[in-house]
Formats: sequence, C-alpha cells, structure tokens
Amino acid sequence: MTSDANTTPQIDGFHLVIEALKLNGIDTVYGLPGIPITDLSRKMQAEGVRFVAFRHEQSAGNAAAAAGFLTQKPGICLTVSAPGFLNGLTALANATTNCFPMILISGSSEREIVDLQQGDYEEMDQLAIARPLCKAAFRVLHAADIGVGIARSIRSAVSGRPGGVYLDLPAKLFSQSIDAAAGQRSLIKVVDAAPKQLPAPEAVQRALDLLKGARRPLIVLGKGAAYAQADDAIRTLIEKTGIPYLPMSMAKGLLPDTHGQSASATRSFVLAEADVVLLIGARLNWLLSHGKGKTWGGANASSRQFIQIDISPTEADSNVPIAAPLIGDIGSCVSALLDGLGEHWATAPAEWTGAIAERKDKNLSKMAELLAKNPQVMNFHSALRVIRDVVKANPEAIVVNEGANTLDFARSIVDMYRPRKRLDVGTWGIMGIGMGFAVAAAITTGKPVIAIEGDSAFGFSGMEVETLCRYDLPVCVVVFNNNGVYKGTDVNPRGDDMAPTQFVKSARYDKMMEAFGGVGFNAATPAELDAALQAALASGRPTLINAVIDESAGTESGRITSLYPQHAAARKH
Ligand code: ADP
Ligand code: TPW
Repeated sequence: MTSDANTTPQIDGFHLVIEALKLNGIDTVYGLPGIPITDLSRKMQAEGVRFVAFRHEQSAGNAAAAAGFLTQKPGICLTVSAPGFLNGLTALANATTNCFPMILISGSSEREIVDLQQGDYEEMDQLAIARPLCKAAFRVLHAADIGVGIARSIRSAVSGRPGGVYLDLPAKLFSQSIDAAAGQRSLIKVVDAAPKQLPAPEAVQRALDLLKGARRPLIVLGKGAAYAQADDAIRTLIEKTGIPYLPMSMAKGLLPDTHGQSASATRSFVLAEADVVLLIGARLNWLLSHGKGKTWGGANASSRQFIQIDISPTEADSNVPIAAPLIGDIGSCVSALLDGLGEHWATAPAEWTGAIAERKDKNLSKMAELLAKNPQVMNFHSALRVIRDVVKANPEAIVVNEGANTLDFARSIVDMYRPRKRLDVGTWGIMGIGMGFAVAAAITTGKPVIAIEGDSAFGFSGMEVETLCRYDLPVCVVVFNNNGVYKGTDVNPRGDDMAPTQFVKSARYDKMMEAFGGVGFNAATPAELDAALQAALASGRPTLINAVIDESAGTESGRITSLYPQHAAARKH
C-alpha cells in the first residue's frame, strides 16, 4: 500500500493478489520466478505467504496439485509467461484429469501486442491454450477485479468435481493502483467454497435396495474417496456391512491394507465374481477395465449391477449402465447409506467372504514366499520388502511412487495404514510427479516422505533434489536403479547406438543429492537399503538412496504391457 500527503492511500495489483489469496487462507505458493512475476513472489514472501521455488515449473505445478489433494484447498502454482506457463500446464491438465484442485497463475505479456501477434516478449494467448485443458480459465484486466478473479478460481477448483483452474494475470495488472479502501472492499472471502451436495432420498433407497439383494457385493474405493476426507464414515460402512473392498492405488490406507475385508490380494477374483459393486469416488476408466470384459468376468459382466457414488452427475453411464447412481459428496452419500442400513442389516454372505478369504490366504502366502527370497542382486521384491517393513513401522510417512515396475510392485507390496499417505502417477500414469509431490507432501503435512522412484521416472524431476536440499525437507528418495526405462538390458540391434530404453550403467544417483548437501547412500543389499532408510527417517534430512536393482528384473511397462499396439506386445522381454 502506498500513499503520500496529497493522495489517498493506494493499493497495487501485486498486493491485491496477495491479499486476496491470504483472505482465502492460502499460505503457500509453489512456483518459479521471472518476468513478470519475480516481484510478486518477493512481495508474497514479505507479506507472509510462503513461496516455494522450484527448478522447473512442472514440478511446482505437481506440488500445487498434490497440496490440493492433501488439503482440499486449491494448490497454487505461479509461473512466468509462455514457456513457464506451458511447463506448468502439464501439471494443470494432470490435476484436472485426477480431480485435484489447483490454480495455475501465470503472468502474461501485453494483450494489445499478443492479440495482434506483433511479437511481444514471450508472446502467447495463454488463456485460449489453457481453456480446453482445465476446468475453468479466467483473465483479470483490472485491478478492481482481482478479488473476483481469485474467488471464481477458488470456487471453480474445489466445488463439485475438483480440478485445475487457469488464472491469467497480464503484466500490466500488477502495477495498476486503485484506492486502497475500494481495493480492500473488492476482495472476496469465499464462503462455503465446496458446498455439501446431499443425495436425493430416492437415490439412496435405490442404492440400498440393490445392496440388500446382493449375494456377492463389493466396494471399490477410489482416490475421490481419499480426497473427500470422509474416512470414519467409509470405514463404518465397510465394517457394518461386512462387504469386501478394493482400494484403488491412492485409496490405499483409507482402511489399513491389512484389514480383514480388503480383497486386494484376490483382485481378479472379486472383480470377475461380484454381482453388485458400489463405487465410491472411482471412475470406471481404463484402470478398472471400463467396467466390462474379461476383468469383470466376461459373460458375467452383463448381469452385474453398479452403484456409483460421485459428485459429478455425468460420470454415471460413462462406460456401462449404472443401476443406482448416487450423486453427491462422498461424506453425505456414505452417511445417508449408513443411516439407511438400520439395525438389522445382514452382513455380506459368508459363502462369498469365505471364498475370498481362502483365495486371499493362498495368494498372500505365495507373495510371502516371493518376498522372502534374497537374490544375489536385489530385485523389485527384495528391495520393496524392506520398504514395506519400514512403512509399517512408520505409518505416518507419505509414500510417493512412480515408474513402471517400481510402481506396480510397490503398489501391491507396500501396505499403507492411514488415509492419503500414497501419492502416485494417477489416472494418466504420468512420469515426473515424483519430486513435486514429495515437496508438497513434506510441506503440507510436516511428515516424512519416502519417494519410491524408477530410475527413468526419477529423471523427469530429478533436478528438484536441489529444492529438497534448499528447503531441507524430510524426503528420502529411493531410486530403483536398473539401468534403464523398464529394464536395462536392451541393446540396439545395429550395435552402433544406444537402445532407446538404455541408461548409463551403474550410475550413482546418490551423488546428485550429495552435490547439494543432502545425504547419499548406495544400497546393493536389503540390509544396506534398510540401514539407509532408517538413517534417513531418523535424521529427517533430504536423502537419496541409489538402490541397485537387477537390470533384467521386471517387464516392459510393468503390468500394462497389453496396452501396446499388438506387434510390440508380442515381443518377448
Ligand atoms: P481412481 O483413479 O482412484 O479410481 P478416479 O480419479 O477415477 O479414482 O475417480 C475419482 C472420482 O471421485 C471422480 O469421478 C470425482 O468426480 C469423484 N470425487 C472427487 N471428490 C469427490 C467428493 N468429495 N465427493 C464425491 N465424489 C468425488
Ligand atoms: C510423461 C512412459 C511409463 S513408465 C516409464 C515411462 C518412460 C518409465 C519406466 O521406467 P522406470 O521404472 O521409471 O525406470 P521401472 O520400475 O520399470 O524400471 N512420459 C511421461 N509419462 C509416461 N508414462 C511415459 C513417458 C513411461
């Protein structure tokens, strides 16, 4: 705010943006400075908003998205114009795809020049480019509209189905000044940004009727259920009904993975056999084989009935008919189901739960045998056994996970015990979320983070180890180093160049962390990996463990090899 003897107090665009964010409880911004937002980042800091600076905007955007998922407040990413904006845009689109609330705020160049394509510095029509990739996109041209712009962005990000919002702030806006009192009045404190949405009573009854008649019921929990923070209601529903459940990967830990009703260890059996499936915050997209086909029992699939709890009314029937859509927020919908269960609800038939238990026991002991092996060079199983035990002993730790085999094996081997402790590649299976998610997890929760990273996956955001060191975050990165994308054994058949999936052999990723003052370990055995992890958790220092993994372990693309075009899938690896 500025004033002198002859003028009324003024407030500029910089401060209106900052005040509008603060008024709405936003205390942290993830970004990367440059024209025209460097001063904005400095002024934010001066006004008590934490500015966490990254080495690449995509990581800043990923951090904002993870913060949004973890806190239900939109995570804010701040970037410069054109290239910075585009770097952040991947994270914005990914957040939208995953239903995480975030706002990408980018500075932009002079409208008059951009719109006439006269070649401005970093010229780009950012608003038009962002619009199809996010839930909503806004531009503010007048300082007096900053309050409205931020309020609309917040509401759009968190209400209904959460998602990404783009807010375009042209350079000229920041230096515009308006009367300070009028400026303050122009700011909006958003009331009830994500209003509860109650399901209709007849929709609740329809769902209950279907559930009551089920002989082989199943509940599928998705990351929407984790996001909703309706943990107690969900657990009560599952335990009161005795229905077996499957957590999607980021719903792991909503109930402890060791819970007796978890059917994860016999996933293919329950998906193929269940007659009534209650989806809670999970879409029937590719991750659930679109609700049909072999995964869902082939011929059985047509007789299966779905109940779907979702906040988005248009999600139902996206892939298969939904017999009982239950539209509303998960907390309200699950509570309504609980109210309707009454005193005498019959729990899931013993024939069904017994068949599941039997298969589960068998599969778990097979897995235990695999995990007990100690091959000469570590493989995914022997290394993940160590991480599984460390997470069990430290259930408050947040696991970030990306890669192909490293992702698939970690998802099935590392049990989670508490809600929202697992962040991963999500709906797209995107590489590059690792360090951004890890930074946000550490900053928003103050808890230790273990990032389980394929060596290729790590490379997408690896430079952010400097960010981990700069902010001295309690993040332990474990790089599963098998010398390449998926595996390290490919050779170029012509022999005159590197194969596309090959990396430098026996690289020492731990040295990258040491370069910035963090702690590095090289772990070639489970005992060394365990010691390194224990040291990292005890010290709380940024640590990178280079875990040496057999380069021939794993498969191409992990469990999704079948998605390759046919001729590639037929190749033997
Ligand atoms: P997963 O990948 O874990 O299966 P998805 O991302 O496919 O999960 O599905 C999440 C679903 O949760 C989305 O359809 C989204 O609309 C829904 N959702 C998110 N938050 C809520 C909420 N608070 N209440 C109801 N549904 C929600
Ligand atoms: C943005 C394609 C999927 S998984 C993966 C790539 C490149 C890396 C697998 O190797 P990694 O893991 O991490 O060493 P592992 O455990 O099998 O050894 N670009 C983007 N996203 C995706 N998904 C890809 C490429 C891909």
